[in-house]
Amino acid sequence: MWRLSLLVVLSPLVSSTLLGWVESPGYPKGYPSYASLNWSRCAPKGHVLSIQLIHLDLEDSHECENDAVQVFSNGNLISLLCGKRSYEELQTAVNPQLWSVSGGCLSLHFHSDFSNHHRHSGFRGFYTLQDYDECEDLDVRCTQFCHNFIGGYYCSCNHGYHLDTDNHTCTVSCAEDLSGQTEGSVSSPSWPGLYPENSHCVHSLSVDPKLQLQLTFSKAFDVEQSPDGDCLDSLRIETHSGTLGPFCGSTPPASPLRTHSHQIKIHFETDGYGANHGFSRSNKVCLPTISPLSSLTPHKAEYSPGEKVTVTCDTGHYVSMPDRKQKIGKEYETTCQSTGDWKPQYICQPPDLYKSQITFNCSSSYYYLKGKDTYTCGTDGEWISSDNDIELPKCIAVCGKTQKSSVSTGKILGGEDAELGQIPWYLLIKRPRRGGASLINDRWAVTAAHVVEGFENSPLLWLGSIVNGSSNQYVSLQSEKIIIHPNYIKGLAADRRTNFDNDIALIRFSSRVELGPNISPICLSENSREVQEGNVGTIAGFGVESTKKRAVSRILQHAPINVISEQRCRDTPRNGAMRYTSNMFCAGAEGKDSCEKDSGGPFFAPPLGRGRGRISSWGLCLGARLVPKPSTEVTTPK
Ligand SMILES: *[C@@H]1O[C@H](CO)[C@@H](O)[C@H](O)[C@H]1NC(C)=O
Ligand SMILES: *[C@@H]1O[C@H](CO)[C@@H](O)[C@H](O)[C@H]1NC(C)=O
Ligand SMILES: *[C@@H]1O[C@H](CO)[C@@H](O)[C@H](O)[C@H]1NC(C)=O
Ligand SMILES: *[C@@H]1O[C@H](CO)[C@@H](O)[C@H](O)[C@H]1NC(C)=O
Ligand SMILES: [Ca+2]
Ligand SMILES: [Ca+2]
Ligand SMILES: [Ca+2]
Repeated sequence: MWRLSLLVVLSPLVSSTLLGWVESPGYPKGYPSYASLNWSRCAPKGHVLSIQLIHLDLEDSHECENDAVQVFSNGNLISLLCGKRSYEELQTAVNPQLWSVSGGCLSLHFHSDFSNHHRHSGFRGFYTLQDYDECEDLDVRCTQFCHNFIGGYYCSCNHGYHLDTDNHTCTVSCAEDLSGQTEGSVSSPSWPGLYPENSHCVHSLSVDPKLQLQLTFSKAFDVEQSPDGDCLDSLRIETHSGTLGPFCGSTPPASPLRTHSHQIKIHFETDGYGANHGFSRSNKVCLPTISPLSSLTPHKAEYSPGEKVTVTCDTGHYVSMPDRKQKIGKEYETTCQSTGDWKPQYICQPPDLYKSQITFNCSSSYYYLKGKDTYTCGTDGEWISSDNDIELPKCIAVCGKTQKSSVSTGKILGGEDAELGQIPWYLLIKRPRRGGASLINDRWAVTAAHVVEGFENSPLLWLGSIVNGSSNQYVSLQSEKIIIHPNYIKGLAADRRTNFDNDIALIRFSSRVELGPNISPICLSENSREVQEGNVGTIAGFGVESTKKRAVSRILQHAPINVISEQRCRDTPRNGAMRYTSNMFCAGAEGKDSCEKDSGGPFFAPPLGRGRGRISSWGLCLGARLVPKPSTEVTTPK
């Protein structure tokens, strides 16, 4: 019957070898009193010995004091048996313990005392020798692969690793001597991927002994650290005077790290666990100039190798591969390389605008759009108007626009006070000579040449939006350049000048005037019909108030005056000395005139409201007055 059982026991232990049997004296008839048996065997190296009991029937006693089987492994008691056990009980509870250690010895000691109440058959078992499967042993640690064979085992490693000197640990050696190179790249193995376990890396760096090495680490830093802050893997820097570190965690050593040494060794050691990215010495930084017309997240002044940013193209632009015309969305991610370059690097391009339309409009009601307002994108990427014009429209200052349009109709002699906004183009100059000028667009004004003669290249202060000459509430305009008519004869004494031919000058301001209700340009005449005899215009200025004695007016005055014929003008006695030329026209009225210190101010028609203007050149109080004719072309240089 036991033979059958034996087969069941042996079948899974293919590599075991049955060496022999051990049984109690007198088995199976019964063991005598005072019986004793000492049995001992040792396993060769890499093997284990086991005893498989198939029968046990001894006298039972408390703690097996009377009769007993004791089994020892290398002298240590591993089993104490007495009483009767069934075969199944032996298989499941007893035999699994009766093993030697690898290469160790098993001994069995049986003894009986002086008596037995009943006959007991004793015990029987066999012992076998089999290979010890070290790969199943938790104490044997091959870090990667374990291979068992009869009598031993060996460890092996993945590609790229090799067995360390302990024959169990798979390790990566990364040693590099970068002496004399300050730019050499130093990083954990496989950077920026995961570094291998059990790495022992040593990078040697050295520079000229007069220098010290200074290390900058990438912001991306990931060296395994325990929750307590201990370095499980570590980066250490060995200098001639000591060791810096260990460094670990997710924050790189404060960079730049001054080593105070010209010769260092960077040690990187890792344990057998974890998945971390490691470190990299950064030689270069990447700048936030990746793709024009984009923004970066996060935005920084500089980035370390390994850092990633998201590039988002500006509104209306799309990521475009440089070689292909394919658009790949609004944003992309790129990584700072150790070379200081970004990879990948794309450009942001505007979308295909073909056939799209734009509409122009001027931002303020003081301008009007000159040209078409709608343009369409053509095949060449040019904007084309419905008239096939490619020149884009311009915003032109609206001229002759006044807020207050009350017209001087009274029969008063002399001038009337102007209200703010009534003559918004009027500009006053107080120094070096008092006079007037007229704004003709948002950058230029026109005045009489003799007002500004000698100060063409001086920055002069012109006051706009002013009707009260004593008030300090005005808009300042500073002239940048003054261009006097080239045919104006300069240098004549002002008080004795009789030749006012071409007495006109253009003023360019240093910046554009912000147009508004109280400051906006006058329109220039396009024909001479407005200066035909009998037409009424308006003159304005701070000159002498005609009604009073010769005193300068504090308030801007305006008065309607008539254009008079050239002949009547010449006949006016006081004008005798003046040279009247074809560039001029003559206007005046009894008691109303543009007077001294009014020079440069406008004559405009119709009297007030939307009006075209001429420039007052000079005039005589209570007399006729000459101003340039429209044939004197006023054009603004570009
Ligand atoms: C077995 O060993 C024990 C003690 O080690 C000894 O007392 C006994 O006499 C031995 N028996 C035999 C049969 O050698
Ligand atoms: C590792 O194996 C080699 C050759 O098999 C042996 O010479 C060496 O002693 C072993 N080292 C250890 C630490 O077991
Ligand atoms: C253009 O601008 C003017 C003044 O700013 C405004 O009154 C007008 O409605 C605008 N037109 C369009 C088409 O936007
Ligand atoms: C002109 O301005 C001055 C100074 O601000 C002020 O004293 C004077 O009353 C003003 N004149 C008029 C007519 O508003
Ligand atoms: Ca007994
Ligand atoms: Ca083995
Ligand atoms: Ca680790």
